[in-house]
Amino acid sequence: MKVSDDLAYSAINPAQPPSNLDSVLVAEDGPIFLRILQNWFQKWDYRVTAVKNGVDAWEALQQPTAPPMAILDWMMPGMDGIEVCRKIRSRPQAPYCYVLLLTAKDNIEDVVTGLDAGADDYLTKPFDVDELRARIRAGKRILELQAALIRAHDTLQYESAHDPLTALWNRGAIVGFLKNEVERQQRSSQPLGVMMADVDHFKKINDTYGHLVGDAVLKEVGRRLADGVRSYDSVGRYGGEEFLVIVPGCKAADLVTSAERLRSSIAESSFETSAGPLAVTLSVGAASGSNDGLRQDIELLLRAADRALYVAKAEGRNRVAVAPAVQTAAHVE
Ligand code: GH3
Ligand code: MG
Ligand code: MG
Ligand code: MG
Repeated sequence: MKVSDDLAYSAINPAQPPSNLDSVLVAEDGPIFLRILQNWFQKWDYRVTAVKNGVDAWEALQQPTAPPMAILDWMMPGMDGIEVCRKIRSRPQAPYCYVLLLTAKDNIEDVVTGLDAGADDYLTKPFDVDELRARIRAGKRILELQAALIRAHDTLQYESAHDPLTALWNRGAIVGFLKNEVERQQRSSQPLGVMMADVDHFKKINDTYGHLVGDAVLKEVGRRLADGVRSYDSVGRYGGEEFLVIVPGCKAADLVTSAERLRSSIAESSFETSAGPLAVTLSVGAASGSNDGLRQDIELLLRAADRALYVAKAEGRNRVAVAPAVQTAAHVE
């Protein structure tokens, strides 16, 4: 799986902030008509931002909490509704703003100009209040549909990058981050550390207490690892009971300290489970690569960390082993 840069290092929470679909911006330079529009929308339970000209409308629409719907008078001093509309559509990254133009113009060229500027709908003054209401409802349906699509997209993006059991990054995501970090480290002279951590005798926990207890132990290991790293480190579930930790900008000596801290965070206190308190330990293989003008390679780092993990297991488990510094392909046998 390819993990895009904008996803990197920040867990995307599929829970959306409260929707503001009930707020609307109304821009109209006629004070009496502005008042009337404001009253109508308030009666329809909208929170209204009322402005008297295009400049103020554009200013309000750039705020982070801007209403997702704008009712823009076409003719306004300073900046007209058409120009506000063009500005709104010139920001492809911004959340969609549904625009309804109010106009005294009703020849077909004007309508085409308004829609080409990016308006979703228009009403010709004078208009019937029921027609305005119906068109606003249609606009709101589109905004609701869009909000549902965004939520579905965010949920899929979250699920494609996270392990459902531990809520850590999944293997695809964490390896994607490692690739990004390796590329970044190649451009800088910062060292890069990785750790491969594996729960000791985990099969015995499953065999003795059952898979559900095993799952609970994995969740708690994930939680302690995530709590034990710095904010710019990343922790992912690499495989069954194996975790990969990426530690950017970490010198070899500091890497040992970090790995030791993670190891002891697991061993220092027992895990409360439905089968009672369990003693759990973790073995960690750590490897660091420094650029020094030499080649750094994701495969080499992972292989070195894996070998170090094997050494930690062979030397008795519940310990940290460090690989020799990874520098070039030629230096690793
Ligand atoms: P070692 O100390 O050498 O690492 O021994 P181990 O028993 O931890 O290693 P082994 O590879 O023999 O066993 C790992 C077990 O982890 C086997 C597999 O069934 C279990 N496992 C993998 N994924 C999950 C999971 O999501 N939930 C549970 N409960 N068990 C899992
Ligand atoms: Mg006007
Ligand atoms: Mg294990
Ligand atoms: Mg294992």
